[in-house]
Amino acid sequence: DHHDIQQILRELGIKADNAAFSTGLIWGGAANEKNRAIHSPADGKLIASVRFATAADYEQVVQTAQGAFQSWRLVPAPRRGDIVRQIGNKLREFKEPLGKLVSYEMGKILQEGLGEVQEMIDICDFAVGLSRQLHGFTMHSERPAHRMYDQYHPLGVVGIISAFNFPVAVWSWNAMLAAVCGDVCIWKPSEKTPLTGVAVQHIIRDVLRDNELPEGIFNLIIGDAEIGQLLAADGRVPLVSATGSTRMGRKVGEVVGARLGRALLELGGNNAIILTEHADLDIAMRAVVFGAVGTAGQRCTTTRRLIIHESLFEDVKQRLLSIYPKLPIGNPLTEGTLVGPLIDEAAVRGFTQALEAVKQEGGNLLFGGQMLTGDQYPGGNYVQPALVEAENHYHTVQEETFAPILYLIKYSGDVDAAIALQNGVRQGLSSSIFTLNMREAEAFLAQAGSDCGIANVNIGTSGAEIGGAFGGEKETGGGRESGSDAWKIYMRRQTNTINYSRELPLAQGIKFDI
Ligand code: UN1
Repeated sequence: DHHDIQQILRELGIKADNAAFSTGLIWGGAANEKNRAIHSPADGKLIASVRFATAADYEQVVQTAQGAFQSWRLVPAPRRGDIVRQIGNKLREFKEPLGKLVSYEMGKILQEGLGEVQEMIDICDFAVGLSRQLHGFTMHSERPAHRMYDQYHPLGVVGIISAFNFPVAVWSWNAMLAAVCGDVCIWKPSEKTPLTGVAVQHIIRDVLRDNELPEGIFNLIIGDAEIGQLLAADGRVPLVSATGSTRMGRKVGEVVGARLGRALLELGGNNAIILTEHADLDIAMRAVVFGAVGTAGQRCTTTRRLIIHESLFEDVKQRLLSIYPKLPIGNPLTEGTLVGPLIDEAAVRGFTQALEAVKQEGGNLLFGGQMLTGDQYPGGNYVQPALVEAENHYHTVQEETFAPILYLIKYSGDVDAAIALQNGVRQGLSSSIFTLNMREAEAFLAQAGSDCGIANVNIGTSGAEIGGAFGGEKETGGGRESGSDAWKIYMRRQTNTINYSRELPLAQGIKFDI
């Protein structure tokens, strides 16, 4: 039975029973009033309970992390990469049960749960290669017999606050880069999805033990917003990486900024796909539907707006109206399901309220929007993805509602009009254009084109590969994680000038004779 979550937890090496899920001190505290029961959004059943850490537990975790940093930073980077390689191999071994746990605890379909574990494996591979490529530049000094270069050193303790929608992958982007960079991390997973975090911590602990390394290199602390605030305010944590809502990120960013720490923020998106007159609609529809209803609309990269040239509007609308009613909605672990449940009741409320609000503003609900009830939809978190004809300036369209609502927005005129609509929101994460016209594609990618951190051509807004830098502008927070040179924020940079002459010439030709 694929619902036998206890079996999955056992496969992952976690001892648990339904009544109490006792974790070690490092990821949970002593029993206290904040213990939390974790229910699956798929069927509403209790999976386990976790203990929430207190401020005293937090203090102990920080000290453990600081202790581990003293030795970890001295381990040669390629050797650190070797530990990450071993973690990647373990994740390959546990891909199936871990993918199932992601799916069952978070509600995304099994294919996406497995994809999430694959994303972790991919970033491990990337980080292993990176461990031999933490390059700085060398420069030519203006002074004779001088040499200059810059180098990157480990930064210290990195705080990672992750969201429920990617309960493990986004953490791994941060943690694996941090690890090869010589940092140690303290991970606070979403209080909605702590169990995948516990599972991953078990896997990592085994690797560290096998290598006689301290577990404090990778710390897990389960708790609520209070723990996030402690991390944000803590001067011993030079970098705090936070993924989640703009509201949360603003709070974290302000607190980290006030102490002049580094904040790496990956916040809300309001991503659009532009369909121009020159779009290949056959490939575009797959991207649109995956982007809009994949992960039940709960990715930060979810396609929320479809900006359609007026000449295609009816055609696109009809295509969507024939696809949406056939979308298989149901248990995320059942093969063939494409749309699972929302994370919780509050998310369902947010979905329903946004639809009410957009109708008030003049939006036209074309399809969906209802909560699904009945035996195949236990737990109360299933909804019918919605299609709404709307205008870009509507208040509701300007907001990120973390649910499967796709706004169909008509444009007339040339591609610049579409780009203006696409950029006409406060968020700036992901964007895409479908066109076979080179001028339109290049205009979209040029400096006056998309203002987002991610801009794609003939590819949807979601489902980025780990090799690129991931993040966005404006209220998305400006941070870049994952591939490209995103690793640099996890290190402290040092410029070195070395004089091997017998003189002491000053820069800028300054004369200073003593
Ligand atoms: C997120 O939703 O926070 O590009 C991350 C994507 C995934 C990551 C999403 N690779 O959709």
